[in-house]
Amino acid sequence: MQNIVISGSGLFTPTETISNEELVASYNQYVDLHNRQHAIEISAGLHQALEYSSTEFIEKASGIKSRHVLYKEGILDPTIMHPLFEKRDENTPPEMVEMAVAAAREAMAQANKTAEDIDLIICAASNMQRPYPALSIELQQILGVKGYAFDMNVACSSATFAISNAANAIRGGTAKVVLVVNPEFASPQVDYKNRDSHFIFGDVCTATIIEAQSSCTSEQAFSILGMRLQTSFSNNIRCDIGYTEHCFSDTDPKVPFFKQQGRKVFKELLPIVADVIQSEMASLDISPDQLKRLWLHQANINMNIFAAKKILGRDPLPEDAPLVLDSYANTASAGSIIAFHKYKTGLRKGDKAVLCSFGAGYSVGCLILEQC
Ligand code: CO8
Repeated sequence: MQNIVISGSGLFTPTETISNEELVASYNQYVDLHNRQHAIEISAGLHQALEYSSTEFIEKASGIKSRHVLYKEGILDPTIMHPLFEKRDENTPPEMVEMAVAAAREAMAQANKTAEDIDLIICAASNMQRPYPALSIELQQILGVKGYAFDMNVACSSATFAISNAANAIRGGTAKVVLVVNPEFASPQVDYKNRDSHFIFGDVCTATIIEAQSSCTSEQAFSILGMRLQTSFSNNIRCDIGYTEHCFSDTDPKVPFFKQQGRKVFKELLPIVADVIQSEMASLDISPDQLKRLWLHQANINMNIFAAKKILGRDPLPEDAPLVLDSYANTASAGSIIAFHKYKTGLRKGDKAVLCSFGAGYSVGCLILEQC
């Protein structure tokens, strides 16, 4: 079987940031406004008063301290509480494509590849700004890539599932060099009026180049030794908006927000994650002490420490399972790729590592990698 490698990675980080302190101050202003507006109903027991959010809770429960966003304006205004930005016309690439161009260029430079070398682009993310034409095809045109492109969505596991699709396309002979991009423009889907989830997400884009080892000229590449993908249906992480929504005369109109039962997700998903990683390690006869790094999905610090401890069989050191959550927050499918991109140095030839995503679906995508 052909040996497939990840030969480059790229990252686009929006310049604007929102700290927990800023976010909580704005949320608490919103709470004051809301509770004042509904004071009479609240005192009559007819309306639930909202409670303050807290920076201490957010950092302790999630590990998040700050997040990057494409458009900060509007998010912190207690009378708006969503990003404010102009709808772009047909001749202007949408934000997701723009982010993907920047991340793609860095990944291509790292992999020593030009647009002429690439023959497949996969845009894999939790949301697409439009259903069609595929965002990946617009990116293809901007980069000047021939061949074909498609979009795909497996929520937080979009990147690992796309890398596995890329490897299969190369092995199957339908592509030679694949560009995978993960533009996660999450902030428009965040309900900044919801105390349980207003702190969770940030915007970012990652990119990777996948190719056969025989064509790789990159200074650093990782061979994909094994891939294991698993899904198991759950309603605990959902978004309920779809293209049929306008057809329903629903008295409780659906809103396009992310919602989850965080504690249930934590409890139900972790055993699946551990089982997927350990099963793939066993099938490749890799022992925990051979693993030099875990690039894990970035949703929750406690979840990552728990997963790393289970996989390694000991308390993980910070460098065993690097975290980017503190400054990026949860960036859906891009999280594990940011960790990979920022913390892939310091490994030696033959060192083994795990790249693993987990999230809505449920979905788990695990790649066992070896530094070439
Ligand atoms: N401030 C203060 N207190 C709060 C706040 C807040 N902001 N929020 C909740 N609390 C309170 C609650 O009311 C509760 O109070 P009480 O005990 O009195 O009832 C208490 O704090 C504890 O609440 P929780 O049980 O909800 O808190 P947890 O400790 O479980 O932490 C987390 C919440 C951080 C959400 C945690 O459960 C978690 O991270 N779970 C894992 C979730 C996860 O991994 N999800 C994956 C989602 S990502 C994904 O799949 C991508 C989907 C597509 C992305 C779309 C882009 C937008």
